[in-house]
Amino acid sequence: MPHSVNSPAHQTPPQKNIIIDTDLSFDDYVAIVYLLEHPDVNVRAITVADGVAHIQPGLENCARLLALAGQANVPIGKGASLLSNQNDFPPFWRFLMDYAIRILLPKRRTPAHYQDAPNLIREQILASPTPVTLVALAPLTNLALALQSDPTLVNQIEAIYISGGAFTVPGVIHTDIPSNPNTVSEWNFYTDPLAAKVVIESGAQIFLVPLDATHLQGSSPLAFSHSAIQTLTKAPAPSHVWRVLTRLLRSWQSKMKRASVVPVWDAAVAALVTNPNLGSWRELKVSVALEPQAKAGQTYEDPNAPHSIRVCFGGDRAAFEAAFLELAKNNQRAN
Ligand SMILES: [Ca+2]
Repeated sequence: MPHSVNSPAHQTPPQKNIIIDTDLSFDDYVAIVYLLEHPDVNVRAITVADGVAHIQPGLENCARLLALAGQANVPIGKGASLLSNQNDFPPFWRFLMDYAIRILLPKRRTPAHYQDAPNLIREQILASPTPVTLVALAPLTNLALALQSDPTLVNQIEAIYISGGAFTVPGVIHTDIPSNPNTVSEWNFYTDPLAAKVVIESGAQIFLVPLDATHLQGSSPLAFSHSAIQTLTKAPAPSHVWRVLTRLLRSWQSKMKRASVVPVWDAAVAALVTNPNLGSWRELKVSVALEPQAKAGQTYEDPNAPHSIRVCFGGDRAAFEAAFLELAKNNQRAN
């Protein structure tokens, strides 16, 4: 893994061992590239969840991305079927994320067989020399199954960062699909509410990053200003995968011209993993609603919940943008 050439060795923090669970939507790619390129992070494995991209095309896309990043040795896990199995991301999004981004990723020889994701998570947690940080950017099925298979795993987990939930801002399901009556939930938790509940109640140290911290309605969302995307995409790319990141951001920005800032949900989670101080956190006891459908996946404060978790309600947008800009600059110097 690259280290910043400007940091004296004694100031280099130990690398965080992480496992990423992803559903390969466009913001997942931005998050994954950020984490793969970050000098403070060692990605031990990536597991593919049944989310925006379907599992099989998601596996292929993930293998191609890792090969382009020069990290084809990172093991990839094949996700399990949703525990709740009644809600789904919109089919058109799924088709787009199965195949649209793949054109940016050169074809490579990809594994014929993938290990089962919950098993891979468990193995990698147990094999890691230091407690692992899990980065959950998708419905929480794989994490829930791993934790259920061995409840003692939480003792070897440093933290779980989760992209999901909504507290003080409206949900997005009804907004994205007007015929759906659910006005309170976020997609990852709506798609597999049971899995979300299992992970939130696991007793692991949870850092939950809901729509309050990442979406337009939040009071200080960790999103990109239009000018930050301009700066990021005009700078010479430090690597092939960084070019993928900037192309995705440019394309997304063109669709979000009218928005005051450009949301990049899972990318905010990635930046918080490397620097939790970017966010404003509150410690809360939280539950996840399983039913009725109009509330499935809703997150709410619940004094009877078994454990407190940390919830991010916004953060320092300039520092968030600077985290991406600094990474691009430092990697250029290092290469
Ligand atoms: Ca995602």
